[in-house]
Amino acid sequence: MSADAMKAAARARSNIALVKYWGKAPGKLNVPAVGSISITLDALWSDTELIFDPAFAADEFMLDGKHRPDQLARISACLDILRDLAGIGARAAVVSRNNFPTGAGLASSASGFAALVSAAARALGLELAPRELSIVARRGSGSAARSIFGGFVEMRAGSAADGRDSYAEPLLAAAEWPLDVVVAVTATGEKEVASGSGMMRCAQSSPFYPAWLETHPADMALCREAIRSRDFEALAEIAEASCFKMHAAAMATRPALIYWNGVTLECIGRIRQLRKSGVPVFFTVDAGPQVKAVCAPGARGAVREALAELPGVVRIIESSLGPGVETRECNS
Ligand code: 2P0
Repeated sequence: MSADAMKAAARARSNIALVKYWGKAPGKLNVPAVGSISITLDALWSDTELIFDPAFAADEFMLDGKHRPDQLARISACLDILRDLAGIGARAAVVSRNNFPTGAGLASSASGFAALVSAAARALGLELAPRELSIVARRGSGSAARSIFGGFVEMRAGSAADGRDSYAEPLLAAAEWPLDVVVAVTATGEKEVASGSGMMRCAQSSPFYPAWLETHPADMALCREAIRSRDFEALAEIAEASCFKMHAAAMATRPALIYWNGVTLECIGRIRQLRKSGVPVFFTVDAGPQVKAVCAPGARGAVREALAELPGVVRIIESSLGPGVETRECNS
């Protein structure tokens, strides 16, 4: 390693959307077609260490101990934005680790790109405001813009041609409305259709995509209000409705995008039954078969037990709400 190498590390948490991001605006800036509202999870994180070194010939990326050249284009594109800002051309070696399954609908690209840009900005000595980091993280992955922040977070789609108003911002800190999340993992492989290409196909061929776009702003308003007033029942209603609507649009894509398996539906049924019987819990599902049950902290044990006993649930992951990205010096 050269004497003038620049190093830093970051930990960013995964997040799950309560009102979903699904669809992209035209252009190459990865601007979402719709806003979204998410919660950041404490227990699911990406740890990323990064070194810029003038002696490196090219960027390199290792994830969970394996070289991942397939991810390099998106990673280098994010690093290039920061290198330009810093006026530095050095290539980087990036080593990242997820403490949860990658590419399986648990938002590993969200935590991954949020950690990447935060570690890179720190290594380069750039003092970027969180909103600026959010804009750069968005270029890597739309949902990563949200993982810069903790607690309840809103992503604004924005309308500027340069994407400068397409960023996330915090709505409520984790401690202001503590909720827990119980994830029922129903399959551990990487998904067949990445969400980015899934949403593009959906926009091109799903007859329900225009309805998704048209009804989305009202969902955002309802969700914002439910969070502002800490109204669990209203949050449950709007989160489940947004999830069903996104998956309905996806399923009507040609060829169909079916991210669920049979166990996914079993979990959904069980969670709806629990809520009917008075347990404060609701579900959401992203572009993968895992089911995320969001509940009041006092209900966590009952929710875990109900989901763990369902045949086909291979693992339960539990989390409370977590903070935004954290960076540190890196000595390795
Ligand atoms: C979300 N998803 O709001 C939605 C719900 C998946 C389903 O954000 O193409 O990996 O990298 O911008 O961020 C996943 O999309 O997509 C996602 P890209 P990303 O959480």
